[in-house]
Amino acid sequence: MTPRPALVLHLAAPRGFCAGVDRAIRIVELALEKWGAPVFVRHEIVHNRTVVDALRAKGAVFVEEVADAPADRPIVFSAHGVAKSVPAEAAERDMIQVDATCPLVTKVHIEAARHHENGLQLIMIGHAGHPETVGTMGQLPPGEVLLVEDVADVATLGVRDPDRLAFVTQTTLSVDDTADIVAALQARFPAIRGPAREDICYATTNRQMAVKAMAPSCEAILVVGAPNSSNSRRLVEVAKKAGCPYAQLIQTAAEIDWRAIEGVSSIGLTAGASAPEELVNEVIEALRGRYDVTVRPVVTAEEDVEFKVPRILREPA
Ligand code: 0K2
Ligand code: SF4
Repeated sequence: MTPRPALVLHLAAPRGFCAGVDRAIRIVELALEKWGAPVFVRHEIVHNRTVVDALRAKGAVFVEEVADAPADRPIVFSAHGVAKSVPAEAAERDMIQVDATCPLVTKVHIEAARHHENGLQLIMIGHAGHPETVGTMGQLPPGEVLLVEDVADVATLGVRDPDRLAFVTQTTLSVDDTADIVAALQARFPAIRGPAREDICYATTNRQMAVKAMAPSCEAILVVGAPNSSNSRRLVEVAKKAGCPYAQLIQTAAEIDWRAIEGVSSIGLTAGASAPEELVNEVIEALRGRYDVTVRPVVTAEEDVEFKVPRILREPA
C-alpha cells in the first residue's frame, strides 16, 4: 500500500459558533419546549442548512414573512434582526413573539435610532438585501438611511447636510474593507459621527484574525459555511487577501474540490459563525481519509462571551 501524503492541517481558533448564534438556536429549542410544535421562525434562524434542518426536525417551521405564519402560534425572529415593521405586524396580529436578534445587532439598532433622534442623517455600511442590513435600516422610517456598500459609493452619496451625519455598519463585514470605507467617509465628511471604528462584532473580528494569521502558511484554506452567510464569505476573501493562493467555501465535506487541492501539503480550516463544529469534524475526517494529517491549532484569541435568552423563555409556560 502506498503511504498517504503528509498534510499539515492548520485549524483556526476561534472558529464556528459565536455567542449570538448559540443563543438564537437555544431560543428556538426553548420555544419548542415551552409551546410545543410548531414554532414558526421568520427567516433561517442562522444561515446554515444543517442547523435549520435539525430545528425543522424538532418542529420549527421556517417562513420568510410574519404573514406566512398562523397568528395563533409563536414566532421567532432570526439572529440577523428585523425592521421595526416586523414586530409591529406580529403585535397587530396578537402573536407571541420571541426575538432571537443577536444583542450585538440590537446594539447597532439602538445606535441607529439614537443618531436619528439627535437629528443626524444615517449612513449604513452593509450589503444591500442582506437581512441584517434590511433590519438595521428598517429601524428608521423608509428612505431615511443611505446605504454604502463600498468605497466607490462614498463619492456619489447625496447627503442632506454634510455636518449632520452618522454611520453604523453590519456586524459581519470585512474588518479591512470597512476601515477603508470609514476612512473614505471621514475624508469626505470630517464631522461624521459613529462608533470608534465600526460595529463589526468580536466574533467576526476574531475569525478573520485567525484566518489572517494562518493564511501565509497555507496552500489552501477551507471555510465551512453557507453561500448566504456574510461572515463566512468574508473569511474566504480574507484568506485570499492575506496571501493564501486558494480558498473555498464549503457547506459540508462533500463539497471539497479535491482536484483543486491536489498535491498540497498544508491546508487551513475554519468555520463561519453559523457553522456547527460537527461539520468541521466531518471535513477533518474526510482529509484523514486521503492524507496523513497533523493538526496544528492556530489560536489567536480566546472567547468567553455568552448571552442570556429573552425573559419570556426563562419564565414558566
Ligand atoms: O453572517 P451572516 O450575517 O450572513 O449570518 P449567519 O451566517 O447566520 O451568522 C450569524 C450572524 C448573525 C448576525 O450577525
Ligand atoms: Fe452576534 Fe456577531 Fe454572532 Fe452576528 S456574528 S450573531 S453579531 S456575535
